[in-house]
Amino acid sequence: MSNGSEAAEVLERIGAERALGMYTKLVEIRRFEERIHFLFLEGNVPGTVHQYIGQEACAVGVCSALSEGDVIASTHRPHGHAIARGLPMRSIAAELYGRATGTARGKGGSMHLGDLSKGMLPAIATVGDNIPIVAGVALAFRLRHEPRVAVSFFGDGAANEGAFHEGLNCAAVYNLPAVFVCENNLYGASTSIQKVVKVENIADRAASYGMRSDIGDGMDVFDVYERASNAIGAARGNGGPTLLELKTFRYSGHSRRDPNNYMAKEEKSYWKARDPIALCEAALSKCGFLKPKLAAEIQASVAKEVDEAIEFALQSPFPEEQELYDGLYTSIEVPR
Ligand SMILES: Cc1ncc(C[n+]2csc(CCOP(=O)(O)OP(=O)(O)O)c2C)c(N)n1
Ligand SMILES: [Mg+2]
Repeated sequence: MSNGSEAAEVLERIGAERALGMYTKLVEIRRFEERIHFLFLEGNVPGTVHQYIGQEACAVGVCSALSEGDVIASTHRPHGHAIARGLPMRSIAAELYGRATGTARGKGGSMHLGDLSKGMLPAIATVGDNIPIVAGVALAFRLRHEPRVAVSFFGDGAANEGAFHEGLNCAAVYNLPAVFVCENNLYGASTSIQKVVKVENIADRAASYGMRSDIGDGMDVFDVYERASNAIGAARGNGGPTLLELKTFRYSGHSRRDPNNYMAKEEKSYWKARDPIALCEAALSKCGFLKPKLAAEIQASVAKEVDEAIEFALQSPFPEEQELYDGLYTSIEVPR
């Protein structure tokens, strides 16, 4: 948000309840990810995890602007999107632990979180590959005359994949109700964006598809919310898709196995000084929506929710051996 009076106006429009809900979601993602960090180091979470700390405002700002029937698709870094979209934290934790109570009955793990009943496709970890799928979902909404919007979340690295070009071009040509959210955290694994992208903004690429674009502050949840609301509103109103680039930063390594020694100290401290939770707290306090007592209550209730989610996961059974192949093949007879 560029200046104080504009920020106050935006918060007035959003209202206390929704704004505090967004703050709570930011805290939920942060506390969940912090716990997962330690649990992973204890060796109990199978595979690896790609953590979302630092990028919380992107998922929360966009998902807060969605309606119930809308659908999102995520990537190898889906914990924040899943929490922001309203998947129960306990089912997310159980999935990370490979338990039968998880979102994919424990057979997907961290990189395949999703629940269609909550409007989230199972996350797709192949970089860029949810982009054309989201175009397809949006096409289905269009063909069925349903006023629903499909949202793709992806990283800066995905914008160099062929799937990005195909998906955006298709969505633009058919004027589909989709929003393509590029979370530009400046790195694809250990590769700096400066080494692999010549244009200043990934959003600039929208021009080559004849698509609307916008650039938001991915550390400011209210800025993201405003811009996402515009893009989602346009998509729902038959105004076509938008490429929304959010400038953001991940605090941790690419995955939990990455020591993250390729980012300069100054770069990390620059972004941490614009921490999304601190920015949100400051804005909410300034306009009187958040007092220290309420902040402490929210923090305590989130800490309890995280504890309960982890406990639920640990108490849950592993899937039965005979379920191993369930869900791999359709039981529908396909005519040949
Ligand atoms: C097609 C493909 N190539 C490589 C990988 C391995 N890989 C997983 S995540 C990643 C980096 C992705 O960077 P970005 O799109 O910027 O997302 P971020 O990790 O920053 O959220 C790579 C190379 C993959 N999963 N899929
Ligand atoms: Mg990236």
